[in-house]
Amino acid sequence: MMSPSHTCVCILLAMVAVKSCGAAIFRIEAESAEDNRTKIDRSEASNKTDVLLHENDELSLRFCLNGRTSVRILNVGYSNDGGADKCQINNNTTKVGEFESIVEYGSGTLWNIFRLSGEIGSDIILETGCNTITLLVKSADDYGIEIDHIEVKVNDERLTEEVFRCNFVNCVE
Ligand SMILES: [Ca+2]
Ligand SMILES: [Ca+2]
Repeated sequence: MMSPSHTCVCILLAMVAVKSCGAAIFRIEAESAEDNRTKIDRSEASNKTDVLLHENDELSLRFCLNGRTSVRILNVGYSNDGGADKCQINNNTTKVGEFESIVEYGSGTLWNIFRLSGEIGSDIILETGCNTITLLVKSADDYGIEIDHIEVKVNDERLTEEVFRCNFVNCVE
């Protein structure tokens, strides 16, 4: 039998665990960006579309938050066939982190095989309302890289898909 004080500690620990799990994961499709970039149909891409980027190209991805919240970039989904491409994620002018595409040569057959970057940087604190993160291709080979989506973890379990997609606000600057 557990003593009452032990039971109390257990309940407290359970509550802490639930609270720290209170995050929501969202996917932003690269092709939803308003930047005028080359969209490509790929059957294995999420939403069956991705965006072709070359060196110095930038993709701005917008989303909305209910309140000041920490956000983490969980993954960038991309494909590459050829030389390495180095991409940097920025929050305004601040660098969050970067990743490099794998180097593999398949004479064009690898563009429909999608890879995940893994986590990029650490938590960033973002403000209520409209937010924009950008993906900048810092260096690339001549063929570039195709970006499919970005997956983010928002530390707000009540955040709905509609709010995240800015359906209720006008974000025009
Ligand atoms: Ca490349
Ligand atoms: Ca996509």
